[in-house]
Amino acid sequence: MAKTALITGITGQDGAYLAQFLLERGVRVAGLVRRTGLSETALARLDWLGITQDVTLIDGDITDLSSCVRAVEMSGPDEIYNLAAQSFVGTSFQQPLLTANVTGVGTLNMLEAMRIACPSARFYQASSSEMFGKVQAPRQSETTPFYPRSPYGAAKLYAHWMTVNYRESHGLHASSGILFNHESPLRGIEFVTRKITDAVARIRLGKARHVQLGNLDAARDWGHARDYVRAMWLMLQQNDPADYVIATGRTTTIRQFCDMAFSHVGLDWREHVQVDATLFRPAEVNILLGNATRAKQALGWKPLASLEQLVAEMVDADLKRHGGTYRNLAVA
Ligand code: NAP
Ligand code: G4F
Repeated sequence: MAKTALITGITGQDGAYLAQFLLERGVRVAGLVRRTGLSETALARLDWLGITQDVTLIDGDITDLSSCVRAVEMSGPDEIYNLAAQSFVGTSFQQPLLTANVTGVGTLNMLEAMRIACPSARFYQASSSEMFGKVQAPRQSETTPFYPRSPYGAAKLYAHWMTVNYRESHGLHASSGILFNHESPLRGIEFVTRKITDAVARIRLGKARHVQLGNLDAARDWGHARDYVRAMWLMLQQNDPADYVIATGRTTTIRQFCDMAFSHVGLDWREHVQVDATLFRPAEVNILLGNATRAKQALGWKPLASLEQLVAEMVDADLKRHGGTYRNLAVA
């Protein structure tokens, strides 16, 4: 019997890649999709991957318990992947209550929906390295204390502990993946990596001259989203639920990322990047560096894409989006 998975946040970066990954393994995929006034672009990522017709879309909003129960009842899932969130840290400072409702309480709605309508399903919670915030250890693992630095981080921490609580108090098979930053050509344009690769493409093609960025000294442990959705699935194939850090174990500053992305098309980033102080955050997460030893040992997971491959794929995809190509003879 083919399994069925329900994905909240199926229209996002991870939701789209996860849906594709599951379909390739013969899993039936249903996704919760909220109504928007931009219905023609809402499915852009699923369209990009060519899988829109292969998934069942159920309308609903994660802040609405009725929507969550209905989605679980309609899909009858073996696996629930809770990826829906207001996921942009910057916005969470301006919309803290919305972020708490969607990213925090929304997770509780999905846990309740599963407990009420399908308690034998397995649950994945999209937790975040943003929960480590002001880091309490040089390399962060499952045992590192949390110290969130944004309303988003605090909302994710609430969702994380509710997932642990439902596992311990209701006996649900609920696992939490503490994922470090992961990127791809499907990354939202507001996130720094995609903002940079999109700018690199436009500058290379003569459509722009500069890009404004905030804190160039911040450092992130960046992996490829395709590798990270594989880890989500692996967690739900285990007999026992648990929490896992997913990371590459390499950290890179925004400045270094700029250098890599601009160099890929033969440009010097220093001629095109301008620092805009208004883009600095009220409280910054200065550095993240993950220790994914547990995932490596228990799940047999490791990242396959290097940061260099990720940067090249993102820049090339943005060049294509903007109607051009560029061959870097230095690396050809
Ligand atoms: P994303 O691209 O921003 O996708 C978020 C998804 O949530 C979208 O499908 C969005 O729908 C949906 N959503 C937002 N509000 C909703 C609501 N009220 N009801 C139903 N759906 C709603 O995020 P992502 O990068 O794929 O990340 C997936 C999850 O992993 C998120 O929970 C994120 O916080 C977490 N995470 C991400 C990273 C990372 O580096 N990418 C790292 C750690 C954790 P619309 O398309 O309608 O906006
Ligand atoms: O790309 P970012 O916006 O990602 P951030 O804040 O690390 O959050 C992402 O990763 C989390 C996992 O740790 C996820 F949970 C979360 O959902 C999201 O996917 O910013 C990265 C860094 C920050 O330090 C920021 O201050 O880049 C710095 N930055 C510098 N200039 C900028 C910019 N960030 C953005 N978005 N835009 C800038 O112009």
